Amino acid sequence: MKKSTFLAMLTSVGLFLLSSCSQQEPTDLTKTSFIPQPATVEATGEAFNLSYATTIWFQEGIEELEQTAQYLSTELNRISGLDLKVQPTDKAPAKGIFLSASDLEDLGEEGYVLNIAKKLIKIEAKSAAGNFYAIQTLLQTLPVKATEAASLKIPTGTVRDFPQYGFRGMMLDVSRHFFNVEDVKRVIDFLASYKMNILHMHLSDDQGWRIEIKSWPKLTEIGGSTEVGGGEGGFYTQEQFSDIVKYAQERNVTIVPEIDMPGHTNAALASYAELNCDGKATDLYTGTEVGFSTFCTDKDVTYQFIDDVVREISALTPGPWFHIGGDESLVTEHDDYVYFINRVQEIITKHGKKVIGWDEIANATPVEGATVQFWSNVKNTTTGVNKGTQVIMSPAARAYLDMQYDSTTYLGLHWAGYIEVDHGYSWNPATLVEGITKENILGIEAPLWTETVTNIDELEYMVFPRLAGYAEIGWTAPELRNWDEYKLRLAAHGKRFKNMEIDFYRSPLVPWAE
Ligand code: TNX
Repeated sequence: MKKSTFLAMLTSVGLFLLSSCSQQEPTDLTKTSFIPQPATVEATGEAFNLSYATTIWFQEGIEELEQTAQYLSTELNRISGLDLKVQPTDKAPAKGIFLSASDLEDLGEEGYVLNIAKKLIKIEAKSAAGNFYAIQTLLQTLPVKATEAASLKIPTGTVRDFPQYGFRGMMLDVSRHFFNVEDVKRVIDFLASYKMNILHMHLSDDQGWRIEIKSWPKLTEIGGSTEVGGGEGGFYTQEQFSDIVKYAQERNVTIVPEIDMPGHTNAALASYAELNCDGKATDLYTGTEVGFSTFCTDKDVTYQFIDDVVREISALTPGPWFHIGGDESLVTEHDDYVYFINRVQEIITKHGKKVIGWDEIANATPVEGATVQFWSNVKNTTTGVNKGTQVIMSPAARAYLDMQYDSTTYLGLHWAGYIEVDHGYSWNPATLVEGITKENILGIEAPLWTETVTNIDELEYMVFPRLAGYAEIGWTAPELRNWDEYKLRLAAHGKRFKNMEIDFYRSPLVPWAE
């Protein structure tokens, strides 16, 4: 081949590459794989150019918006290395990114309008939360990590959006295996990026007590010293726990603390002899059986103890809820159970919190404002509804993150069945159980029990990609959801998972774009 021919070929290949690059310039907002799918997306066919000159403006005088603007700046810096300025303003700017508060009645507390024009990206929402969700939508138009300038173009158009349910959560069991502050923060980041707003922390169980209680120090000294399998366990000091709460708050995530009782209490019973009916401390437990332990329901010290625990934890958690567990108390007599739950509910109310409990608590007398968390027993749950409670939908057979994907999954359990990604996605909380309708439902939560999950990589494998589906169930209207279309958007998120170094399950049902 002659050199000139070779050069000509190179040039044309180069030109071809250039033109195909510019063709790939993202100008159709409707082509973005959003999860959760927004209520409406309209495209206007141009691109906003994110550059070092872009300023992030927030409406002057709204402190929460300043925090949200700072969050956006940090995220854009992480993605692109751009260090964008954050500035207050009292009137809409002509260019840049503008966060603002306005009364969008029809979009509810958490809704937003995200308008992307060539020169200005404008966010309007009633609350800082709405602004935060608009930012999550905006961030999904960009790669997790930008490698080329072309990827800093954002397609123009308008997204109007709001959630179906106000409670969109995940539960993390830190008792069976302990997860440290850094792990929990990573989970909070996952939740925030999919517009979820609740992290329920299962802080005590037979195998471990995980939060420092200053008035009962042996809970963590003894009760926090091990975990399933006999590992070293661990616990959060109150300072560490407050740090988690603050990190969550900055990402619009409310921590719901759970102290499971009267069953699932061996770690406490091993720490303090007086909590046992026979006055003898039990041995620490590192197995995975459930249902063998109970607090002594007719001793006063039991309620003094609970009062102290609830007081200390309530002072650390600004959210409205306290979860009292109440599940699988198989060795507590029925009447004792009812008496106990009723008394504990009074303690929770006294400390200014609203009660949540697993569906069994419906058999007691739920207090005003109580919520039952449906996990397996329909009768308990409808009993709760008939007694005036709200419901959190966590059906084990659909929403348990510790259930195996299929019979080959190397972690997890399958007592409630296998949950492949499509099965976890394809259900509607408002129609799943006869007698429970949308008005009864506070929201949805996907629990991760950790009998078999020992570290953050294993956690990621069970949580991803299913978490994205639970986020969409909680956010997106059922008529906008169907598996065949969802799996394509999920496939596109595979690249995001990879870039975030999430150890996710590559379900064969999803056409992952590698
Ligand atoms: C049932 S769900 C439990 C937990 C276990 C879980 C394992 C619930 C309220 N109780 O104690 O960890 O199954 O999937």
